[in-house]
Amino acid sequence: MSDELVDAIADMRDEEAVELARRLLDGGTPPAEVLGDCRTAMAIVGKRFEDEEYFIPELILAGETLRAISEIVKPRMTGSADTAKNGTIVLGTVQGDIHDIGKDIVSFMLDVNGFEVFDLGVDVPPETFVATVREVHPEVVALSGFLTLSFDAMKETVQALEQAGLRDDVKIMIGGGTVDDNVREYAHADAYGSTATDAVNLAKNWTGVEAR
Ligand code: B12
Repeated sequence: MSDELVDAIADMRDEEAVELARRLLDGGTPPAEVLGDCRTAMAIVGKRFEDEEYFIPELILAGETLRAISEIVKPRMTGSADTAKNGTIVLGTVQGDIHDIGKDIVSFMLDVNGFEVFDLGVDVPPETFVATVREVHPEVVALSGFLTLSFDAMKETVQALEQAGLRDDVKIMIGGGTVDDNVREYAHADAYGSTATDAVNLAKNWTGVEAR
């Protein structure tokens, strides 16, 4: 772990943070480790926000810093993509939630691992998930959410798929923020994951591609 990078992000030294991340990557630090540092820093930012030491502008700046770093990290992440697509995945941040940095990393990782990803963006209503599943027949639906409120939206999305008669046609994974097995149970999803790598491994298992 690089304390320097964690501190630079958490202390809002945005330009320095991006430069440090670039230097670490150029020096051979694995991309996943750099993302791990970002996650540690974001937990600190989140705590400072809870403690009212930081406010919305800091959340926004931290979000922008992270996005800038993930743009440098992405091209250095390699996957096992082959030309044939491994399967189709419909992904989105659930209704009421606009956090998309984690979702975008999941989208990218699924893509480089050979999945066709229909990324519906943020604040996606259940009906949009239902319509897209009807249209593209994915094997997997992936729901992202960072707010406690999103747990209800995840549940409603799963229910909407059930009501549309599509639930048995797809596997549903959820993730983001504090999502855990209790949330999975609450939302009636098939699995949850804490990282983009979990998302890739779940998708591989469900589509019969050997998980690494
Ligand atoms: C940046 C940020 C923002 C930015 C988001 C920018 C953006 N474009 O995404 C902005 C400023 C917009 C924002 C707004 C708000 N935020 Co905010 N935000 C954050 C912060 C600091 C970081 C989130 C983040 O991007 N993390 C980085 C990524 C990379 O995280 P990650 O978890 O490692 O991602 C991995 C996994 O989640 C997983 N994953 C993600 N999706 C999926 C899906 C599947 C299927 C799987 C398997 C895995 C998976 O893979 C990712 C990659 O490995 C968090 C604090 C925190 N600790 O997370 C608060 C936090 C999430 N926000 C919070 C709050 C309260 C808000 C606001 C309500 C604030 C307000 N009063 O307006 C609004 C809500 C707006 C809305 N309607 O959504 C709270 C949520 C509290 C709660 N329990 O509900 C947090 C926890 C801060 C806090 N501690 O209070 N926020």
